[in-house]
Amino acid sequence: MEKTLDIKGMTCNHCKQAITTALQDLNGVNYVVVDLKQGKAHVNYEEGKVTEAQMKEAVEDQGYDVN
Ligand SMILES: [Cu+2]
Repeated sequence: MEKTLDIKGMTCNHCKQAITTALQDLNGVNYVVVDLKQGKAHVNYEEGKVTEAQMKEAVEDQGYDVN
């Protein structure tokens, strides 16, 4: 499964790295591609193992807003 999150507040590569790591650390997430310019995170994950709410929370825990 593939999901794109709209993330607000990313400004630099540190933000990009923090979000990538936070999402990749979730059980069930296969890989993450963060687009800093577009403010998006593309998440490839296994359905049933991880929810969108968990992804949102992981990003919010880093201090960013998710739409
Ligand atoms: Cu930053």
